Amino acid sequence: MGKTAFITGATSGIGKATAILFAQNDINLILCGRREERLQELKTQIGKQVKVHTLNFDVRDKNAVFDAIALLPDAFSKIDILINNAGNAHGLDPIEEGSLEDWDAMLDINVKGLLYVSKAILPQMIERKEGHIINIGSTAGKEVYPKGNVYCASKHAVDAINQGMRIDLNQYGIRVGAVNPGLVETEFSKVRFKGDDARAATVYKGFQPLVAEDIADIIYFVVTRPYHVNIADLVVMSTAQASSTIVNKNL
Ligand code: NDP
Ligand code: 8X3
Repeated sequence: MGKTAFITGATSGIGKATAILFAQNDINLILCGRREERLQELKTQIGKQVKVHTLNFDVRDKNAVFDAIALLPDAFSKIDILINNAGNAHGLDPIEEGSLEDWDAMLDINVKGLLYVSKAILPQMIERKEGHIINIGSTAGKEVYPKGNVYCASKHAVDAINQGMRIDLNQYGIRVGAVNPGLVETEFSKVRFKGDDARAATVYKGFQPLVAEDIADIIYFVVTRPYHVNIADLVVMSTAQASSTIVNKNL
C-alpha cells in the first residue's frame, strides 16, 4: 500500500494491534503514546516490515502535540491515515461520587487530545485534498450506562466531532469515519480500575469479548475501501453483547 498512518495510543490494545496489522500490509507508521519503552519494543518488532517513527507525548499537552507533528522527519511528513485512538475510561462511579481528576483525564484525553492531534494534522490533508481519519468512539458514545456518565459524555463528544469533521471536511474530499466498539479485552479496564487487575478481569468474565485484533481487522477494512467508499460510522459488539448493559453469559 505504501501509505503512512499516524496512530495515537499505539502502546497497547487496539492501537497496537492496528499498528501490527498495518505493518503486515505495508503501511508505514507513526506510532504515539506516553510509554516510550513500549513504543521502542513495537518499533523493533515491526520496523523490519515498514518504516516506523515513534512520537512520545501526552495528547493532553497541546504544545508537545503540535511540536512533535511539526518536527516529523521528511520521510514521515505526509500522513495519509490518522487513527484517533488514544483514550481510556478513568473510574466507574455514580455522578455524585465521581473524581474531578478522572473527569479531567477523560475529557482532556478522549476529547481535547483527539482535537489537538487532528488540528495539527489537518492542514496537510486539506492542502493535498486527501486523507482518511478514523475516530475510535465506543458504544458508550451511542448510549449511556450506569456510572458511565463522564466516559459516555466523552465518547458522545467523539461521536459529535466525528460527524462535524465529516461535514466540514467534505469540501476537501477527506474521508472521516468512526469505529465504535463494545467490550474489548485490552488494558482498558485495568486503567479504568486503576491497576485493580482482578476487578478488571471480571468485566470480561463468562462470555467471549472482542479482542484488539478484531477491531484492528475492521479498521484495516475501513482504510482499504476504494476512495469513493467512506464508512462513516460503524458499531461492533461481541456476539454475546446486545447493549452496554445486556451481555449474555450463557452462550
Ligand atoms: P488500552 O488501555 O489498551 O490502550 C489505550 C491507549 O491510549 C494506550 O496506548 C495509551 O498509551 C493511550 N493513551 C491513554 N492516555 C493517553 C494520553 N494521555 N496521551 C497519549 N496516549 C494515551 O485501551 P484500548 O486499546 O481498549 O483503547 C483504545 C481506544 O478504544 C480508546 O479510545 C477507548 O476509549 C476505545 N474503546 C475501547 C473499548 C474497550 O472495551 N476496550 C471499547 C470501545 C472503545 P500510553 O498509556 O502509553 O500513553
Ligand atoms: C468501552 C466500552 O462499555 O466499557 O468504550 O464503555 S464500555
